[in-house]
Amino acid sequence: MTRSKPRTFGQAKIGGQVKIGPYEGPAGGWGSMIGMGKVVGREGDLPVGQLLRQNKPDGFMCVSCAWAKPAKPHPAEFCENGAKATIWDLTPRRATLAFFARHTLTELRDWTDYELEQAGRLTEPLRYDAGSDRYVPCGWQEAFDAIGVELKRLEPTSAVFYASGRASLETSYMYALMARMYGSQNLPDSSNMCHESTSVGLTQSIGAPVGTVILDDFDKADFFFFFGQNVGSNSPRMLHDLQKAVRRGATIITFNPLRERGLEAFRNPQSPFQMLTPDVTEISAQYHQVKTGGDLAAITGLCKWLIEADEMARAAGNPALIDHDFIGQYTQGFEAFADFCRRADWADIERESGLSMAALAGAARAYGESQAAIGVYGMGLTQQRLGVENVNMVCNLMLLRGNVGRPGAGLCPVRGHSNVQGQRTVGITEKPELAPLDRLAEQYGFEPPRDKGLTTVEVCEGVLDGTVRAFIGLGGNFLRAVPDSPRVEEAWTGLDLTVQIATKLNRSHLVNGRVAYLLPCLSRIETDEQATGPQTVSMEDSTSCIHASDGTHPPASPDLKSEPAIVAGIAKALLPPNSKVDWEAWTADYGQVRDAIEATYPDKFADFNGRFRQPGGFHRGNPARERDFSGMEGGRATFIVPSSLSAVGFADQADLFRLMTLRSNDQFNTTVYGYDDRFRGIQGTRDVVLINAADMDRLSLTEGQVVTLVTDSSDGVDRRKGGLRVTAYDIPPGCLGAYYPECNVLAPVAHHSKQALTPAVKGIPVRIVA
Ligand SMILES: Nc1nc2c(c(=O)[nH]1)N[C@H]1C(S)=C(S)[C@@H](COP(=O)(O)OP(=O)(O)OC[C@H]3O[C@@H](n4cnc5c(=O)[nH]c(N)nc54)[C@H](O)[C@@H]3O)O[C@H]1N2
Ligand SMILES: Nc1nc2c(c(=O)[nH]1)N[C@H]1C(S)=C(S)[C@@H](COP(=O)(O)OP(=O)(O)OC[C@H]3O[C@@H](n4cnc5c(=O)[nH]c(N)nc54)[C@H](O)[C@@H]3O)O[C@H]1N2
Ligand SMILES: [Mo]
Repeated sequence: MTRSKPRTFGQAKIGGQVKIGPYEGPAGGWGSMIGMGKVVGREGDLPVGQLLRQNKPDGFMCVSCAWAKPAKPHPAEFCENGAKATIWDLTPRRATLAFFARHTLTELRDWTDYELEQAGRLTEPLRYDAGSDRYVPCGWQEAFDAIGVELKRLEPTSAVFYASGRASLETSYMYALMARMYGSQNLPDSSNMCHESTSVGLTQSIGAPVGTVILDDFDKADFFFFFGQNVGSNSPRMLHDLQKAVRRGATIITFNPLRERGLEAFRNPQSPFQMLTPDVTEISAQYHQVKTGGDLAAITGLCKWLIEADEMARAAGNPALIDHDFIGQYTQGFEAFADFCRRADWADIERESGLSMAALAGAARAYGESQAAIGVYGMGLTQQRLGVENVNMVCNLMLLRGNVGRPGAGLCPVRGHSNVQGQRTVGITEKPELAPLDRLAEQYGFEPPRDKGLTTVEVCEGVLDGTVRAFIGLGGNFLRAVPDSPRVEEAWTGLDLTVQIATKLNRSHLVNGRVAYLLPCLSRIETDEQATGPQTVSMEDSTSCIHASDGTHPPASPDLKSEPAIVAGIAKALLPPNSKVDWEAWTADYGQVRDAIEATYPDKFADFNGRFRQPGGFHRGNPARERDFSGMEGGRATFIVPSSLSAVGFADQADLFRLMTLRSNDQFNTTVYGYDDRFRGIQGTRDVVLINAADMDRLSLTEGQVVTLVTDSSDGVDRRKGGLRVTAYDIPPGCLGAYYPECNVLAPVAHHSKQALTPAVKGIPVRIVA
């Protein structure tokens, strides 16, 4: 078979020359304009009208990250990466029937992630034809009926209903209800690979699975900790809030193995003054390059210093450094935690964190002087073997000074997908205790499954051992996003049914079960016209605020269906008629779905239809925010003692490295916009491994040398990734950085958080083979 892929899509062409060197500019600024311009150049016109509607109360909610949307937005309330995401969705390119007639799936499996999405928007429903190894056209009803027939043949507990985090609250509610009415609790979500450590850890510590702050707190805080979150690339709009805070005199202290540009300096592209002058805002007052997996040690050091300094201060008759009133009134477990900190040895803390006692004391002292602090964190903490304990530790640090449940203070896990938090809120969860099953039973007159469903990691295990038989994907790129991706792929072809609901072609659409459908849906930015007129959807941001979102762009193809219509189509074919669920009426009028959501969750969604257009969104409430810990065991927020000072979960050995898999500034998860990671000074390639210069010397490696990484595991599986260019980088000794999803081959499914089952892709044990 000849490879007929369009050459212009080749990596060399789009990336241009490979250039690696330090990036001197700030985040934002002209670089962000140029970065956006490159994507515009490839995708056609700049959709200015749509960009101006982005994140506005009467516009649409950005399809990129989940950061909060202000009630009074800036005229251009979008960032470089949000703009890229919009431009990416509105591309003029189309993956038409002619495209699928030209290419077999075997051939397409040779394409890169970038090349696949460059085929453009999917245009009509497709069925996989194994004989010709191609996708062929099929009608919508034919697809729904066939999916219904296949699912009805299976044990419901062997079918998986995955969601990626982008689909609306309305779609997600319908999807979860469909799965449960069919009899499956297997409702994993990308969240299982992301902030599941947060859902578990925050619940243990403060009794709420989500962050406690809202945007208003960002205006009131005078101190921020930043642990393992790359704001400049992954939630750039937050930089505006941070810039305002710094200008007000707030202190930001960052813990990150890499000196991420957005956490160092920012030039606001929306400020004509900053764009035209050398003026740049310095973001972090202190920057601590903690070892990968070293946060438990670092935070232990911070707490130890505070607890001991507090004892000395009080003994000398000086003001306390920790909030004893708060601790006494609202928390439990403090004494055991304080003991643990007192007993912790500075030598161990320094070794495990890679930071000096003096550096940690400096950070603790600054924190001790603050009035209201926010603890911000991301994947650097959650995607670790001890990810849950990392989250517990940030809570301990905040609880020490009463920084939960008062203005300007709280926990701020930065969520990923634009509605990932909301999907969990309306029932996409494999944990039966998190879904209001009794209420659903009563509302819809059926007996929901009560057993625990499968998480993402358990789905991988189930695919590998043959117990999972069917997979429905509401968005996402499961096969690329999961650990051990090649092994899971190989087993995937043994499934009875695979269904992917998607906007653009990706790897997960090229590896199929016996029966397979690819169902193209509208993007959130597009007009969603139904029987009662154009429809509005809604989503929940990182701060639990719920927003309306209206698409107005013409659909990419007349044959697309909306996500609610697709879910309803499958549900009608799959489920026996039920007088209490009118899927057709719901599809015709999403307001009725919102009424149903309100009926299921009367506290969180009271007057949903009346409130969801409120500028800035409406807050669905969070007991920890009100210092209400009555739902917790013991009725108090809880200090939790960590089990180790290292989060990676493996012993240090000579030449065994801690690999963190990273996102570039030019991707959204598995969607690769281009090959430039501007802020890290890497251009034209993603095939790099970032390494400390001393480690390079020790191993006699030279800059640009091509090496293979091999995972250290005892299960007998050979996991390796070759073709990586050695790149000297400012990274702590013993740590390596390389890109996700290319390196997912190196991550064993079994290497995950023990408590949350989040894959530990920030601390993979690897060796370098020259
Ligand atoms: N443009 C864009 N936006 C995105 C995404 C995207 O891919 N592109 N993805 C979205 C999604 S789903 C998510 S979950 C978020 C992800 O956003 P982030 O939470 O920022 O996730 P990562 O990019 O994986 O990077 C995590 C950061 O953790 C640091 N790190 C790694 N290991 C450690 C450690 O042990 N300790 C500490 N303290 N730091 C560590 C890394 O250096 C890096 O800066 O962004 C969302 N927004
Ligand atoms: N090694 C490693 N692995 C990781 C991570 C890591 O840091 N390192 N991060 C993990 C994290 S945090 C996450 S969240 C997961 C991400 O995992 P996923 O959410 O499964 O993957 P995405 O790349 O976000 O999915 C992109 C695809 O979604 C589809 N899509 C886009 N928009 C829409 C839409 O509006 N509707 C529908 N139906 N489909 C749409 C498109 O077809 C696109 O190709 O990956 C995880 N995997
Ligand atoms: Mo994520």
